[in-house]
Amino acid sequence: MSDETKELRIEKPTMPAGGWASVAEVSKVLLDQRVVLKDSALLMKQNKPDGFACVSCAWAKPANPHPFEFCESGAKATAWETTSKAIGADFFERHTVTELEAWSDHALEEQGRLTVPLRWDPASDRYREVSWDTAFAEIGAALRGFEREQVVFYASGRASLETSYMYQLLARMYGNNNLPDSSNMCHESTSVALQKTLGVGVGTVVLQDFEQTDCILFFGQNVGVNSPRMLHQLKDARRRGVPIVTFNPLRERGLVAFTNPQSPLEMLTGHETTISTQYHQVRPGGDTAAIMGICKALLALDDAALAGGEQRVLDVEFIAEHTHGFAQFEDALRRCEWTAIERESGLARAALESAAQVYARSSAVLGVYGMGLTQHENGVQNVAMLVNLLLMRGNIGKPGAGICPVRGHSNVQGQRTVGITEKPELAPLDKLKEQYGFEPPRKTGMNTVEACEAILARKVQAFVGLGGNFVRAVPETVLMEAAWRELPLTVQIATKLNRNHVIHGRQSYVLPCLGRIEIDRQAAGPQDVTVEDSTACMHGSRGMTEPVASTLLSEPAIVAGIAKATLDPNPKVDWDAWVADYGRVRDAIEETWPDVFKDFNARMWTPGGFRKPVGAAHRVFETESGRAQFTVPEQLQGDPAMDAAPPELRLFTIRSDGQFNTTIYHLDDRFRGVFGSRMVLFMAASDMARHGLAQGDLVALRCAAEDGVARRVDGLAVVPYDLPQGCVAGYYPELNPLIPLWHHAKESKVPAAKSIDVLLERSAAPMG
Ligand SMILES: Nc1nc2c(c(=O)[nH]1)N[C@H]1C(S)=C(S)[C@@H](COP(=O)(O)OP(=O)(O)OC[C@H]3O[C@@H](n4cnc5c(=O)[nH]c(N)nc54)[C@H](O)[C@@H]3O)O[C@H]1N2
Ligand SMILES: Nc1nc2c(c(=O)[nH]1)N[C@H]1C(S)=C(S)[C@@H](COP(=O)(O)OP(=O)(O)OC[C@H]3O[C@@H](n4cnc5c(=O)[nH]c(N)nc54)[C@H](O)[C@@H]3O)O[C@H]1N2
Ligand SMILES: [Mo]
Repeated sequence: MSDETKELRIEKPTMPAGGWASVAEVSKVLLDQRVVLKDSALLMKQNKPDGFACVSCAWAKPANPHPFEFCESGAKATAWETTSKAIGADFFERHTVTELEAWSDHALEEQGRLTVPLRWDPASDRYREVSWDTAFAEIGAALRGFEREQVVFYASGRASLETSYMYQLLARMYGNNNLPDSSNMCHESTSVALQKTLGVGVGTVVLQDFEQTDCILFFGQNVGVNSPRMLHQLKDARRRGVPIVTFNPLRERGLVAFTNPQSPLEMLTGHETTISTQYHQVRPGGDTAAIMGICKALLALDDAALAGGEQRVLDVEFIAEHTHGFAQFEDALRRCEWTAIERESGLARAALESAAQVYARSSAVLGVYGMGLTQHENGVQNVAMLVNLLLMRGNIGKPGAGICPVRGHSNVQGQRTVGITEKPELAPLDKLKEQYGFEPPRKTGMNTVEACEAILARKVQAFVGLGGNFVRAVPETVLMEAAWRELPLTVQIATKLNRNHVIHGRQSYVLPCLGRIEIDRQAAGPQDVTVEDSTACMHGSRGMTEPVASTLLSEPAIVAGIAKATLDPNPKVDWDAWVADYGRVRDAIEETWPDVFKDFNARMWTPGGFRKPVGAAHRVFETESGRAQFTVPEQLQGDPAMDAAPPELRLFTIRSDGQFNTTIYHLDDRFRGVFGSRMVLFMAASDMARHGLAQGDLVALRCAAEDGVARRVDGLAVVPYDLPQGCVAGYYPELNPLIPLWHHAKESKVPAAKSIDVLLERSAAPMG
């Protein structure tokens, strides 16, 4: 595949994150970057209580929104979905699938929206239009012939609660719990760690906590690009003098400073708010060690307070009343050596002590984090360590305090809430049995890594994808693509053409669906849907634009179409009635989870959303001990299977401001000053000197793991960057061929995309 590059330009990043002052400003930025917004007035409806939920990130949507409750990333996502560019059957007549395989991710999606159902024709190697009825009938016939446990139902985190509920029911009535989702590559480390330590798989924080906090600890999340609306909360907190202590190996623009988008004056005068008051460039994978250091320093402060007869630094009452396992944790802290902490975290003791001092002075503290914690071998432990730190001073379950995982896809958390999970113990199987009169499968299904393993072992017969770009998002690209071509059946429900459509199974369908921003007309009239945000609040979302083509079906209609063609009729499931009126799907959801979704149809338009019960937010801990759990890390190393011993470098993969996951809007990364190419390698100046490299030199990376699999990416241009020595960074998904499938988080199996040991080699490929 050609990884698209224009002429690479490297410039000093000048734009402060958040530099958008108006709809016009955003439209201009989008235009500069060749993303065209058809209807800019649409942005005024984005994330508003009576509008539509943005299809970009899952950040909370306030009850009293800002006039512009959107950001540049969200505007790009809206423009990308509502584009008038579209491709029909004639496009596929002009291009064989083999030809399309050579196109870049950007080029494939840039063609515009898919408009007609497609079936791959082996004789001509082309996707050809097929009627919806034929597509459903053929898919149903094939699925009926397969081993029930050899079919995978993947979900990317964008589909609504209504669609997701129908989809999990389809999988379970078909006969398996093979419901991996994008969360398996993302915040599954969160779900596992928080369930174990706090008794709930989601964060404990709501927007109001940002108004009441007096300290924010910020780990491994690139807010300026991936959840920019949160900059509002961070900026307001900074104005109140709240310290923000950041841990990130790379100096991210949006974490350094912010310009208020609501204030044209600030924009003009370039007045910036400093976001991070301390910025610790932790070694990738070094967060467990760093947090151990802070906890150890905190313990020392508490020892001193005790000796001096001063107020304790630890919240001893909270620890005694609400937690379990502190004695063992304290013991581990006392035994842990500073030399080991400094080595593994890459941070000086003094730096960690200064973070501890800020923390100790604050009475309500938030712990915010993203993929920098979860995508490591010890991703679960990283999250559990942050819980330890918060518990030490009672920072769970009180106003202004708590843990805040920043979720990825706009409904990824919600999909889990309505039953998309491979873990049968997390799904209300008995309730489903009672409600629909069938015997739900009890065997644990496959998560993403296990689905990949089964595909590599040729033990999967069909893969159905509700959105996403699975083969591009997962690790081990070379082996996965080869195995993918041997899948007997692949079905992709999608809005835009992507790599997973051109790398396809022996029988392959691409089914185009409406996007969330489009008006969804069904028998009972235009339909609304619901999503859950990062703070566990449910929101209604109303389609606003005319569909790009009249041939599209909605996601619920497609799921129902497959279900009806595949499953034996069941008088208790009226798929057609659900498609006619999504309110009836919400009634069904409410019947399955009466506590979470009480009065669902009435409450879905509550400004700010209605929240699902989160016990830990009120200090009710549904853990084994009935208390919040301190945990002792098994080791300080973030990634024991990879040691990054020189000459190896530790690579972590990141997103640019020109992408949403595998969707590449443009090749520029404004905030990091890189233009025209994504085939770059960010490197510390000292490492460049050590390797005799100058800016723009081409290198290749090879994965250092010696397991008989060749993993290599060529043609990366070196870009000097403010990074700790010994580590390098580059873009996802271009660097996914370097990640071994077995390199994933223990317990959660999230691929360890933030810690890959690599060797630098001369590049074979000249830059195109
Ligand atoms: N515009 C836009 N928005 C998005 C997305 C997108 O692609 N584009 N993707 C969505 C999705 S699905 C998700 S999951 C989120 C992802 O949002 P983030 O969680 O921000 O994910 P990343 O960009 O992968 O990188 C996270 C940050 O972790 C840092 N980091 C890397 N390794 C370490 C480490 O070991 N420790 C620490 N402390 N930091 C580290 C990196 O430098 C980077 O700043 O964003 C969502 N929102
Ligand atoms: N190396 C590395 N790998 C990673 C990561 C990383 O940080 N580093 N991050 C991981 C993470 S956090 C995630 S979440 C995964 C993402 O993995 P996925 O969720 O599988 O991938 P996306 O790129 O979000 O999917 C994009 C496609 O979704 C389709 N789509 C868009 N909107 C809709 C819609 O409304 N309905 C339907 N049906 N389809 C739609 C479009 O066809 C588009 O091409 O990647 C993971 N992979
Ligand atoms: Mo994600």
